[in-house]
Amino acid sequence: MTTLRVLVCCALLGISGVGACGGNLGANVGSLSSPNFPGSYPNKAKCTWVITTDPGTVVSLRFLEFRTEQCTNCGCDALIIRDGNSQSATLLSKMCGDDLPSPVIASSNVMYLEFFSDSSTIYKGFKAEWFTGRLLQTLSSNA
Ligand SMILES: [Ca+2]
Repeated sequence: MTTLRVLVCCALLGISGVGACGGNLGANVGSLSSPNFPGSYPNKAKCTWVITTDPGTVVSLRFLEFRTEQCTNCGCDALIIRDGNSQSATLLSKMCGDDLPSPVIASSNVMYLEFFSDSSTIYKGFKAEWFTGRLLQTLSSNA
């Protein structure tokens, strides 16, 4: 029951925008970060975001800061990025540790992100900004 209450809590926070843990992001440009950033994210965090930009564009995400606990296969705390609108979409990247990740570009105008942390050891987390990458996509397909 406790788990259920936490999920309900976070879903409501995401919808209202307060707490900035997950949600549906519908702009062509914006930024997102882990909970409490630039403070440390909490233990047992779980946030999901879906970024949707204009049809015909692709979502491009670049990282400004990144720092999480690092474990084998990023099994402790990590950010997962998928090429679509759900957790079943194709995996683009699973990242953890303290290296600033390379930009991630979706194949369409929808990108799914999930951030999670385990029950101990917290860090600053991440901040990233997204924009529409139609120009980049055009250039790379002509190359
Ligand atoms: Ca942790």
